[in-house]
Amino acid sequence: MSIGQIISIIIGLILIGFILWWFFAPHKENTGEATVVDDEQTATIVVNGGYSPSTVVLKKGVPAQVNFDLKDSTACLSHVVFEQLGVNEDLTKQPITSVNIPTDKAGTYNFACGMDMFHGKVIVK
Ligand SMILES: [Cu+2]
Repeated sequence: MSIGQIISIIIGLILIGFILWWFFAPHKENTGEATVVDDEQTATIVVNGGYSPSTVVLKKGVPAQVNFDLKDSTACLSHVVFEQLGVNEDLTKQPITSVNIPTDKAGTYNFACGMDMFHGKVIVK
């Protein structure tokens, strides 16, 4: 085997390892809380290569809005989908997109990018 072939194999293995890590490694979850002002709560999620925080905790019984602040220009994250709520918002239309979350009962609402690649959740408790 020539040195060139050995180098190609090593580079190939590094790439495969990186791809596996990117898709399957447990990325750390960060949790955010809502700010309550005048009996309304809002939480902001920054959308930039994923969701930060990816989990937001809301208080039950207080009207809630989750604001998505889009800082990413990839098509992947341009939409946010709350399947359980029938919400599919285009985040590119305005700098910050607000989604109303029902808080009348405790529960978890999952959201994802338009291609179901990045995930997050809103927990009402
Ligand atoms: Cu996507």
